[in-house]
Amino acid sequence: MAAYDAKKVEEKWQKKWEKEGVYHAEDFSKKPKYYALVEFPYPSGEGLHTGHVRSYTAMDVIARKKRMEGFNVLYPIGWDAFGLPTENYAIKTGIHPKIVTKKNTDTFRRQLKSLGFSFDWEREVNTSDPAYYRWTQWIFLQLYKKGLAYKEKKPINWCPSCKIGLANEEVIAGKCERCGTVVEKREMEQWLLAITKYADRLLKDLDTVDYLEKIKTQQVNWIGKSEGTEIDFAVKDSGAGSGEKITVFTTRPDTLFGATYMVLAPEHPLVTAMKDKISNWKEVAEYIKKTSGKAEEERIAEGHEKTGVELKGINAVNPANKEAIPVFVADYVLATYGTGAIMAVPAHDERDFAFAKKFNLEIRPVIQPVKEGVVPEAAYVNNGQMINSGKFNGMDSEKAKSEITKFVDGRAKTQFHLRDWIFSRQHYWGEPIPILFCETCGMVPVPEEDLPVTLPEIEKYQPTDTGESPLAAVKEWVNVKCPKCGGPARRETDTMPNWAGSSWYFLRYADAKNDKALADLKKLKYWMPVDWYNGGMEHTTLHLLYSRFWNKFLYDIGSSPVSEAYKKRTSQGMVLGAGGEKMSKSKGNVVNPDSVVAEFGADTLRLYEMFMGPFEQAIPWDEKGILGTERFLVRFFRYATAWIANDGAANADAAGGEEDVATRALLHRTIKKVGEDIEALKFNTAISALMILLNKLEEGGTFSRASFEALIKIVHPFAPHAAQELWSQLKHESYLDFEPWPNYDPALIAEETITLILQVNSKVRDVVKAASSITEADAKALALASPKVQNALKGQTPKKVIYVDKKLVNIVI
Ligand code: ANZ
Ligand code: ZN
Repeated sequence: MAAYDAKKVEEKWQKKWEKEGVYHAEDFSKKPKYYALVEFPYPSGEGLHTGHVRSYTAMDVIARKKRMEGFNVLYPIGWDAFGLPTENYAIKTGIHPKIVTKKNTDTFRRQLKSLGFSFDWEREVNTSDPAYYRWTQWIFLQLYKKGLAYKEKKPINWCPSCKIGLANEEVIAGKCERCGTVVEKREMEQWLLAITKYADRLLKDLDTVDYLEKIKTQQVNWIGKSEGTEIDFAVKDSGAGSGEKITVFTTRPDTLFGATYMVLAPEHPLVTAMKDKISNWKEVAEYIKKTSGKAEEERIAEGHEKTGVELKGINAVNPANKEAIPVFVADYVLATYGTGAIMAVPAHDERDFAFAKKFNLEIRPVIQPVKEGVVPEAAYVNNGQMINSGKFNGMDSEKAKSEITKFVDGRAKTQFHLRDWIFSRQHYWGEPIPILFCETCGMVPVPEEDLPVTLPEIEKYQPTDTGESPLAAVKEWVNVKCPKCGGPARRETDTMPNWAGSSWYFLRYADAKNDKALADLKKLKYWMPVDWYNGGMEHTTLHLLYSRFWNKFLYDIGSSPVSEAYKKRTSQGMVLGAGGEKMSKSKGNVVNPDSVVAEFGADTLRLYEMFMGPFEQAIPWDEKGILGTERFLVRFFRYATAWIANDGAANADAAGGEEDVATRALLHRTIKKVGEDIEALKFNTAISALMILLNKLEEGGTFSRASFEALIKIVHPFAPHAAQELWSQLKHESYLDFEPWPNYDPALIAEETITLILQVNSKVRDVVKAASSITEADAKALALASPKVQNALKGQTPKKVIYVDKKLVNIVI
């Protein structure tokens, strides 16, 4: 009886898999294709973490099962290799990011291979490889040519510590996502991608994909479609009519009669345009200056103290009732949304309410059930019946929306919260943006045949204090000839954000070595779309949206065959440190997969991470848990090798072909459960079903060869090394991945038995087995017939018998 030597077994099979190219996905195979995708890692200096292992094991289980079901599976991996940590490391040590990246990817590759993931290593990609980023730059040029990449002076979010411009989504509660420093505003020329042109399609096409509901909701909310109305308010000053008007965007035109003041964003162009009419201009100008550095997130944060200044000397006319109302500048209104101006309805909008309270402005209810004449204590934000609204009184407020819009010549308008994507970074370690600036021709795209524009070798990676990229200092690289006129030109020195390479990598995997196109369209047609994409929840807003956008654009220009990149998207929960906190170096609670593999083996780590808890939940690391799964694997191996050695009664074939029926039935229920649970990402319950089956097998009984082989097959996706070793010990030459996934016998499933708990006055007295088809009356009769229950009843007649379907009978006396 061989003990289980994980190290030896795992190395043996990993070598064979690699040597024989077992997991190489074949283009154009006659088999149906299945494309399983995980988020490729950023090759950090820390190496692989337990979170990667959870995600990659899950998809490896899926990939292996799909192969067994006859699919030609593509399960690729690569490196999302551009990014700040590597650059920061280069700044500190002077080691070139390329060298750091090479070292880190070597470590990651070794670690991933040690875990037995069935990746097709021939398709490995690296976003920082010029052969790859050539195509990232090519995509940029196509966006540029279609007018979807443009340069604009923008107040951008600026992190004074990282010295980098941040996209809105990289600012969390007013702070830099990376370092936590409070973000400032800075005017800078920036490249933007017009993702807003795709907003409608990015929203609508969510109906065609199978994403977890919470992921869809994130996409919907980030796009933030809002249907409203634009309404014009005339401006009146102390002199004659000024002719100016303020246009607002509102989702509540029904509340127009309750608009008692207006607000312009401090950056609204009308404010400076009306400078001469504003009698307190000095005060206003000061306020504008004071608020200009604030991040948007901070300005609109709930509970943010409302500030503002009235524009003295002017009024606006409410077009519904012709009343003159005051106009303010206040930073709770953003210049970048809607029209940058609002009509304020304090009775029915919370922020307006807070502002009106502070500035003592009229709060006029126009929708019931707010009581007329009573000053409300909070804004009433729901629908109701119109009051204080002239001829609309008594009308339902929902209906009044369109009626009042018509009454004041309002225009229906759709707004999106989604902004264009700020696409330039002032850093070294990213894809150079392939644009030139010529003194005569202006902006000139680098000719496609000159791609890639490679990064020059430099000495200093430090960003400059002016905010310019370190590339700006490399004169030999910056100064070039204009390809159009031959005159002097200079290169764009900004690089792309680290989102760029990951926005299309799933396409590259279809044809990773192509040097004529980002990927061959025929190959893309075969492999795309991705059938199942799993990754972290932290990437289900931006990365998902950006990559869907790029794919849609590439679809429009004929470079991708599908308009949605991913058919299905799921996410795993985080693996936390043992104390339930996030794993981090500073807390000293990081578990290194290497040491777990060295001590327990890859199969145990795989099993443990699948068994640790429901896949979508965050779960703390538990040393006891890993010991438990190790014990399971050792026991499984011991049972199996004993069976193979024909050791005793375990082998039904040797015992005369008779198989223990109950064991057989349990096996078939387990086949069904494991198969269904894998598809539903319920790996933990699949493994517990395997554990229950093993318990039963260890109790004795006989098991035929066919049944035994089926067991090995359903263990295989989770513990591929151990399963393959046993398979070969059964004298099979084949790889389990290409053995058919076992079928279960429905007749055997039907015989399922359940366990009934029998209680008297809620105290457990007995536990009995019954057919799963048992009726309520039979279950109650069964309970009353139990000797243990009778003993507890002591002859008393029950007052009540409670039945919980297929679980429990409680007799109340
Ligand atoms: C009057 C009103 C009355 C509003 C009421 C709401 C409730 P969403 O759904 O996000 O599109 N708004 C418009 N532009 C704004 C800006 N640039 N900065 C800050 N707030 C702005 O929200 C639309 C509502 O947000 C608009 O409808 C406007 O306030 C405000 F009882 O207009 B409402
Ligand atoms: Zn030129």
